[in-house]
Amino acid sequence: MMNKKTTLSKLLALGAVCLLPTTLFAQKKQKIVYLNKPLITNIYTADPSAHVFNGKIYIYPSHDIDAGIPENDNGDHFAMRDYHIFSLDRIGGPVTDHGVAIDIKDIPWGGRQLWAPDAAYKNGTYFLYFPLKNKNDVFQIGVATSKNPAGPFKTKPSPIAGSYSIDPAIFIDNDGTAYMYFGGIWGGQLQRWQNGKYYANGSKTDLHQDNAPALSCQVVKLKSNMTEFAGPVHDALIVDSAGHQLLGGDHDRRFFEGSWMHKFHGKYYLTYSTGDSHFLAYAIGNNPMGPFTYAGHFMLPVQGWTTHHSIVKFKGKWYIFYHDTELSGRTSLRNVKVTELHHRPDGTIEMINTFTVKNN
Ligand code: FUB
Repeated sequence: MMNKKTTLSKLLALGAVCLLPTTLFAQKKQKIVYLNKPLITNIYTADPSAHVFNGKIYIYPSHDIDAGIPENDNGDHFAMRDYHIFSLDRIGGPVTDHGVAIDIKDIPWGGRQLWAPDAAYKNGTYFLYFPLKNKNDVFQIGVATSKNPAGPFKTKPSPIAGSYSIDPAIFIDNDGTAYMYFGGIWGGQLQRWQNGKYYANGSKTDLHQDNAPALSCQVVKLKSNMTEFAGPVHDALIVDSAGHQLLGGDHDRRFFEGSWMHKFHGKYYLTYSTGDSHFLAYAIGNNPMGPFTYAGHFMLPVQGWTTHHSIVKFKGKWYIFYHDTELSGRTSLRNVKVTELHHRPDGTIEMINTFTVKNN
Protein backbone atom coordinates (compact mmCIF):
# COMPACT_ATOMS: atom_id res chain seq x y z
CA MET A 1 0.00 0.00 0.00
CA MET A 2 3.07 2.20 0.08
CA ASN A 3 3.42 4.83 -2.65
CA LYS A 4 5.62 3.43 -5.37
CA LYS A 5 7.38 6.80 -5.49
CA THR A 6 8.19 6.75 -1.80
CA THR A 7 11.87 6.17 -1.16
CA LEU A 8 13.51 5.15 2.08
CA SER A 9 15.34 8.47 2.19
CA LYS A 10 12.03 10.34 1.90
CA LEU A 11 10.58 8.27 4.72
CA LEU A 12 13.56 8.99 6.91
CA ALA A 13 13.46 12.66 6.00
CA LEU A 14 9.85 12.70 7.10
CA GLY A 15 10.73 10.96 10.32
CA ALA A 16 8.24 8.36 9.17
CA VAL A 17 9.79 5.55 11.17
CA CYS A 18 6.15 4.80 11.89
CA LEU A 19 6.10 2.67 8.77
CA LEU A 20 8.56 0.16 10.14
CA PRO A 21 7.19 -2.87 11.99
CA THR A 22 7.44 -2.96 15.75
CA THR A 23 9.73 -6.01 15.56
CA LEU A 24 12.43 -3.95 13.85
CA PHE A 25 12.48 -1.62 16.81
CA ALA A 26 12.75 -4.63 19.09
CA GLN A 27 15.83 -5.89 17.18
CA LYS A 28 17.41 -2.46 17.50
CA LYS A 29 16.51 -2.32 21.20
CA GLN A 30 14.18 0.59 20.63
CA LYS A 31 10.65 0.91 21.84
CA ILE A 32 7.70 3.02 20.83
CA VAL A 33 6.12 5.14 23.53
CA TYR A 34 2.55 6.04 22.60
CA LEU A 35 0.72 9.21 23.57
CA ASN A 36 -2.57 7.31 24.03
CA LYS A 37 -3.86 3.79 24.59
CA PRO A 38 -6.21 1.96 22.22
CA LEU A 39 -9.82 2.68 23.22
CA ILE A 40 -11.17 -0.61 21.87
CA THR A 41 -9.34 -3.91 22.16
CA ASN A 42 -12.00 -6.59 21.54
CA ILE A 43 -12.02 -5.97 17.76
CA TYR A 44 -9.88 -3.92 15.37
CA THR A 45 -11.33 -0.49 14.62
CA ALA A 46 -10.32 2.49 12.45
CA ASP A 47 -11.60 5.75 10.93
CA PRO A 48 -13.41 6.87 14.10
CA SER A 49 -16.19 9.41 13.56
CA ALA A 50 -17.17 10.67 17.00
CA HIS A 51 -20.34 12.58 17.92
CA VAL A 52 -21.99 13.70 21.14
CA PHE A 53 -25.55 12.41 21.32
CA ASN A 54 -27.65 12.56 24.52
CA GLY A 55 -24.65 13.62 26.60
CA LYS A 56 -22.49 10.63 25.57
CA ILE A 57 -19.78 10.18 22.99
CA TYR A 58 -20.68 7.73 20.24
CA ILE A 59 -17.93 6.40 17.98
CA TYR A 60 -18.73 5.22 14.46
CA PRO A 61 -15.58 3.44 13.21
CA SER A 62 -14.67 1.01 10.45
CA HIS A 63 -14.38 -2.60 11.66
CA ASP A 64 -11.06 -3.97 10.40
CA ILE A 65 -10.78 -7.70 9.76
CA ASP A 66 -8.08 -10.00 8.44
CA ALA A 67 -9.57 -10.90 5.07
CA GLY A 68 -6.35 -12.57 3.90
CA ILE A 69 -6.02 -10.15 0.96
CA PRO A 70 -2.50 -8.90 0.09
CA GLU A 71 -1.86 -5.17 0.54
CA ASN A 72 -1.95 -2.93 -2.53
CA ASP A 73 -2.34 0.78 -3.41
CA ASN A 74 -6.06 0.24 -4.11
CA GLY A 75 -6.64 -0.78 -0.50
CA ASP A 76 -8.15 -4.15 -1.44
CA HIS A 77 -6.94 -5.48 1.91
CA PHE A 78 -9.47 -3.22 3.66
CA ALA A 79 -12.29 -5.70 3.09
CA MET A 80 -14.56 -4.80 5.98
CA ARG A 81 -18.03 -6.37 6.23
CA ASP A 82 -19.90 -4.67 9.08
CA TYR A 83 -19.93 -1.80 11.55
CA HIS A 84 -19.98 -1.83 15.34
CA ILE A 85 -20.89 1.34 17.26
CA PHE A 86 -19.28 2.26 20.58
CA SER A 87 -20.15 4.73 23.33
CA LEU A 88 -18.51 6.24 26.39
CA ASP A 89 -19.82 8.56 29.10
CA ARG A 90 -16.51 10.32 29.67
CA ILE A 91 -13.04 10.46 28.13
CA GLY A 92 -11.01 7.79 29.92
CA GLY A 93 -14.16 5.92 30.98
CA PRO A 94 -15.24 2.42 29.92
CA VAL A 95 -16.21 1.94 26.28
CA THR A 96 -19.37 -0.01 25.41
CA ASP A 97 -19.52 -2.09 22.21
CA HIS A 98 -23.14 -2.00 21.01
CA GLY A 99 -22.56 -4.88 18.59
CA VAL A 100 -23.23 -5.09 14.87
CA ALA A 101 -25.14 -2.01 13.70
CA ILE A 102 -25.35 -3.03 10.06
CA ASP A 103 -23.98 -5.94 8.05
CA ILE A 104 -22.94 -5.91 4.39
CA LYS A 105 -25.35 -8.77 3.69
CA ASP A 106 -28.25 -6.46 4.54
CA ILE A 107 -27.21 -3.80 2.00
CA PRO A 108 -28.89 -4.87 -1.26
CA TRP A 109 -26.75 -2.75 -3.60
CA GLY A 110 -23.48 -3.67 -1.94
CA GLY A 111 -20.45 -5.42 -3.37
CA ARG A 112 -17.45 -5.18 -1.07
CA GLN A 113 -15.50 -2.99 1.37
CA LEU A 114 -17.41 -1.03 4.01
CA TRP A 115 -15.04 1.89 4.58
CA ALA A 116 -15.03 4.92 6.89
CA PRO A 117 -18.58 5.85 8.02
CA ASP A 118 -20.11 8.88 9.73
CA ALA A 119 -23.35 9.62 11.54
CA ALA A 120 -25.74 12.53 12.11
CA TYR A 121 -28.95 13.28 13.99
CA LYS A 122 -32.03 15.21 12.94
CA ASN A 123 -35.62 15.34 14.22
CA GLY A 124 -35.57 12.08 16.21
CA THR A 125 -33.69 10.03 13.60
CA TYR A 126 -30.03 8.99 13.50
CA PHE A 127 -28.41 8.62 10.09
CA LEU A 128 -25.42 6.40 9.30
CA TYR A 129 -23.53 7.23 6.10
CA PHE A 130 -21.17 4.65 4.65
CA PRO A 131 -18.95 4.17 1.58
CA LEU A 132 -19.22 0.79 -0.10
CA LYS A 133 -18.29 -0.59 -3.50
CA ASN A 134 -21.38 -1.43 -5.53
CA LYS A 135 -21.71 -4.62 -7.56
CA ASN A 136 -19.61 -3.00 -10.35
CA ASP A 137 -16.79 -2.34 -7.88
CA VAL A 138 -17.43 1.42 -7.84
CA PHE A 139 -17.55 3.22 -4.48
CA GLN A 140 -20.79 5.01 -3.65
CA ILE A 141 -22.21 6.32 -0.40
CA GLY A 142 -25.18 4.70 1.31
CA VAL A 143 -27.36 5.87 4.18
CA ALA A 144 -29.18 3.96 6.89
CA THR A 145 -31.48 5.15 9.68
CA SER A 146 -32.28 4.26 13.27
CA LYS A 147 -34.14 5.70 16.25
CA ASN A 148 -31.15 4.79 18.43
CA PRO A 149 -27.63 6.28 18.04
CA ALA A 150 -26.20 2.80 18.70
CA GLY A 151 -28.34 1.16 16.04
CA PRO A 152 -29.23 -1.25 14.61
CA PHE A 153 -29.54 0.75 11.40
CA LYS A 154 -31.77 -0.05 8.44
CA THR A 155 -30.32 0.85 5.07
CA LYS A 156 -32.07 2.60 2.19
CA PRO A 157 -32.35 0.21 -0.78
CA SER A 158 -30.04 2.27 -3.06
CA PRO A 159 -26.96 4.41 -2.59
CA ILE A 160 -27.45 8.19 -2.41
CA ALA A 161 -28.14 9.37 -5.98
CA GLY A 162 -25.14 11.22 -7.37
CA SER A 163 -22.78 9.93 -4.67
CA TYR A 164 -19.31 8.56 -5.38
CA SER A 165 -15.94 7.88 -3.75
CA ILE A 166 -15.43 7.44 0.01
CA ASP A 167 -15.22 8.90 3.52
CA PRO A 168 -18.48 10.84 4.07
CA ALA A 169 -18.34 13.37 6.92
CA ILE A 170 -21.49 15.25 7.90
CA PHE A 171 -21.46 18.78 9.30
CA ILE A 172 -24.62 20.56 10.45
CA ASP A 173 -24.20 24.32 10.69
CA ASN A 174 -25.89 26.55 13.29
CA ASP A 175 -28.66 27.39 10.80
CA GLY A 176 -29.51 23.68 10.48
CA THR A 177 -28.05 23.25 6.97
CA ALA A 178 -26.36 19.87 6.61
CA TYR A 179 -23.29 19.36 4.43
CA MET A 180 -21.51 16.19 3.37
CA TYR A 181 -17.76 16.33 2.78
CA PHE A 182 -16.39 13.28 1.02
CA GLY A 183 -13.80 11.83 -1.34
CA GLY A 184 -10.48 10.08 -1.41
CA ILE A 185 -7.89 9.50 -4.13
CA TRP A 186 -6.11 6.25 -5.14
CA GLY A 187 -8.26 3.40 -3.74
CA GLY A 188 -10.99 5.93 -2.94
CA GLN A 189 -11.49 6.38 -6.73
CA LEU A 190 -12.01 10.18 -6.72
CA GLN A 191 -9.59 10.49 -9.65
CA ARG A 192 -11.93 8.36 -11.78
CA TRP A 193 -14.80 10.87 -11.63
CA GLN A 194 -15.27 13.88 -13.86
CA ASN A 195 -18.47 15.95 -14.16
CA GLY A 196 -20.53 13.19 -12.53
CA LYS A 197 -19.21 10.47 -14.87
CA TYR A 198 -17.09 7.47 -13.91
CA TYR A 199 -14.05 6.55 -15.99
CA ALA A 200 -12.86 3.10 -14.94
CA ASN A 201 -9.38 3.79 -16.31
CA GLY A 202 -9.47 7.47 -15.41
CA SER A 203 -6.08 9.11 -15.61
CA LYS A 204 -7.18 12.25 -13.79
CA THR A 205 -5.02 11.45 -10.81
CA ASP A 206 -2.59 13.64 -8.94
CA LEU A 207 0.03 10.98 -9.54
CA HIS A 208 0.23 12.16 -13.17
CA GLN A 209 -0.57 15.84 -12.71
CA ASP A 210 2.01 17.23 -10.33
CA ASN A 211 1.79 20.74 -11.82
CA ALA A 212 -2.01 20.83 -12.13
CA PRO A 213 -4.41 21.72 -9.30
CA ALA A 214 -4.80 18.87 -6.82
CA LEU A 215 -8.06 16.96 -6.70
CA SER A 216 -10.35 18.52 -4.11
CA CYS A 217 -12.35 17.21 -1.23
CA GLN A 218 -16.00 17.19 -2.36
CA VAL A 219 -18.81 19.06 -0.59
CA VAL A 220 -22.57 19.00 -1.11
CA LYS A 221 -25.62 20.24 0.81
CA LEU A 222 -28.06 17.61 1.99
CA LYS A 223 -31.83 17.93 1.64
CA SER A 224 -33.77 18.35 4.88
CA ASN A 225 -34.56 14.60 4.77
CA MET A 226 -30.77 14.03 5.19
CA THR A 227 -30.85 11.16 2.69
CA GLU A 228 -30.45 13.00 -0.63
CA PHE A 229 -28.11 15.57 -2.13
CA ALA A 230 -29.82 18.98 -2.32
CA GLY A 231 -27.87 20.15 -5.37
CA PRO A 232 -24.64 19.75 -7.26
CA VAL A 233 -21.41 18.55 -5.69
CA HIS A 234 -18.70 21.22 -5.40
CA ASP A 235 -14.93 21.18 -5.04
CA ALA A 236 -13.96 22.32 -1.52
CA LEU A 237 -10.98 24.28 -2.81
CA ILE A 238 -7.83 24.46 -0.69
CA VAL A 239 -5.64 27.45 -1.57
CA ASP A 240 -2.33 28.75 -0.30
CA SER A 241 -1.87 32.14 1.37
CA ALA A 242 -1.58 33.76 -2.08
CA GLY A 243 -4.94 32.29 -3.11
CA HIS A 244 -3.49 29.66 -5.47
CA GLN A 245 -4.96 26.17 -5.42
CA LEU A 246 -2.59 23.54 -4.02
CA LEU A 247 -0.99 21.43 -6.74
CA GLY A 248 -1.24 17.68 -7.28
CA GLY A 249 2.49 17.25 -6.67
CA ASP A 250 2.29 18.91 -3.27
CA HIS A 251 1.89 15.62 -1.42
CA ASP A 252 2.73 17.12 1.97
CA ARG A 253 -0.23 19.53 1.82
CA ARG A 254 -2.83 18.41 -0.71
CA PHE A 255 -6.06 16.59 0.14
CA PHE A 256 -5.92 12.79 -0.04
CA GLU A 257 -8.91 11.44 1.97
CA GLY A 258 -10.58 11.43 5.40
CA SER A 259 -12.06 14.94 5.60
CA TRP A 260 -13.80 16.42 8.64
CA MET A 261 -15.40 19.79 9.34
CA HIS A 262 -15.59 21.63 12.65
CA LYS A 263 -16.42 25.23 13.44
CA PHE A 264 -14.29 27.26 15.83
CA HIS A 265 -14.91 30.92 16.64
CA GLY A 266 -17.09 31.31 13.55
CA LYS A 267 -14.50 29.87 11.13
CA TYR A 268 -14.83 26.61 9.20
CA TYR A 269 -11.95 24.16 9.67
CA LEU A 270 -11.56 21.57 6.93
CA THR A 271 -9.23 18.88 8.28
CA TYR A 272 -7.99 15.92 6.23
CA SER A 273 -5.33 13.29 5.67
CA THR A 274 -2.49 13.91 3.21
CA GLY A 275 -2.39 10.12 2.69
CA ASP A 276 0.93 9.03 1.24
CA SER A 277 2.80 11.76 3.15
CA HIS A 278 0.98 10.65 6.33
CA PHE A 279 0.02 14.00 7.92
CA LEU A 280 -3.25 15.42 9.17
CA ALA A 281 -3.60 18.93 7.76
CA TYR A 282 -6.08 21.78 8.09
CA ALA A 283 -7.39 24.67 6.06
CA ILE A 284 -9.64 27.48 7.29
CA GLY A 285 -12.53 29.22 5.52
CA ASN A 286 -15.35 31.70 6.05
CA ASN A 287 -17.92 29.53 4.31
CA PRO A 288 -18.64 25.78 4.70
CA MET A 289 -18.39 25.37 0.90
CA GLY A 290 -14.92 26.95 0.85
CA PRO A 291 -12.51 28.09 -0.34
CA PHE A 292 -10.25 27.12 2.55
CA THR A 293 -6.80 28.57 3.11
CA TYR A 294 -4.17 25.99 3.95
CA ALA A 295 -3.02 26.49 7.56
CA GLY A 296 -0.59 23.63 8.29
CA HIS A 297 -0.21 20.16 9.71
CA PHE A 298 -1.63 19.36 13.11
CA MET A 299 -0.81 15.64 13.53
CA LEU A 300 2.52 14.07 12.63
CA PRO A 301 2.58 10.62 11.00
CA VAL A 302 1.20 7.95 13.32
CA GLN A 303 2.57 4.45 13.77
CA GLY A 304 0.88 2.77 10.80
CA TRP A 305 0.43 3.76 7.14
CA THR A 306 -1.82 6.72 7.76
CA THR A 307 -4.56 7.88 10.08
CA HIS A 308 -8.17 9.05 9.77
CA HIS A 309 -9.73 11.37 12.32
CA SER A 310 -12.73 13.24 13.68
CA ILE A 311 -12.86 16.29 15.94
CA VAL A 312 -15.57 16.83 18.57
CA LYS A 313 -16.26 19.18 21.47
CA PHE A 314 -17.29 17.46 24.68
CA LYS A 315 -17.84 19.11 28.06
CA GLY A 316 -15.98 22.26 26.99
CA LYS A 317 -12.88 20.55 25.55
CA TRP A 318 -11.96 19.59 21.99
CA TYR A 319 -10.89 16.02 21.24
CA ILE A 320 -9.50 14.29 18.20
CA PHE A 321 -10.28 10.62 17.58
CA TYR A 322 -7.76 8.88 15.32
CA HIS A 323 -6.23 5.46 14.72
CA ASP A 324 -2.85 3.77 14.58
CA THR A 325 -1.74 0.14 14.52
CA GLU A 326 -0.32 -0.30 18.02
CA LEU A 327 -2.22 -3.54 18.75
CA SER A 328 -1.36 -5.45 15.57
CA GLY A 329 1.55 -3.70 13.83
CA ARG A 330 -0.39 -4.39 10.62
CA THR A 331 -1.69 -1.74 8.21
CA SER A 332 -5.13 -3.25 7.84
CA LEU A 333 -5.75 -4.07 11.53
CA ARG A 334 -6.01 -0.70 13.22
CA ASN A 335 -7.12 0.57 16.63
CA VAL A 336 -8.92 3.75 17.60
CA LYS A 337 -7.51 6.33 20.05
CA VAL A 338 -8.43 9.75 21.40
CA THR A 339 -6.43 12.75 22.57
CA GLU A 340 -7.15 16.39 23.38
CA LEU A 341 -6.88 18.97 20.61
CA HIS A 342 -5.91 22.58 21.36
CA HIS A 343 -6.69 25.68 19.33
CA ARG A 344 -4.31 28.54 20.05
CA PRO A 345 -5.80 32.02 20.65
CA ASP A 346 -4.92 32.96 17.04
CA GLY A 347 -7.00 30.04 15.74
CA THR A 348 -4.11 27.78 14.73
CA ILE A 349 -4.06 24.19 16.01
CA GLU A 350 -1.27 22.82 18.19
CA MET A 351 0.75 19.99 16.65
CA ILE A 352 0.08 16.48 17.99
CA ASN A 353 2.78 13.81 17.99
CA THR A 354 1.23 10.45 18.83
CA PHE A 355 4.40 8.48 19.55
CA THR A 356 8.11 8.71 20.18
CA VAL A 357 10.85 6.11 19.73
CA LYS A 358 13.03 5.52 22.79
CA ASN A 359 16.28 3.58 23.14
CA ASN A 360 15.97 0.78 25.70
O1 FUB B 1 -10.59 2.24 6.26
C1 FUB B 1 -10.51 2.25 4.86
C2 FUB B 1 -9.95 3.54 4.37
O2 FUB B 1 -8.64 3.74 4.91
C3 FUB B 1 -10.71 4.77 4.78
O3 FUB B 1 -11.90 4.97 4.09
C4 FUB B 1 -9.67 5.78 4.58
O4 FUB B 1 -9.96 7.03 5.13
C5 FUB B 1 -8.46 5.12 5.21
O5 FUB B 1 -8.44 5.28 6.59
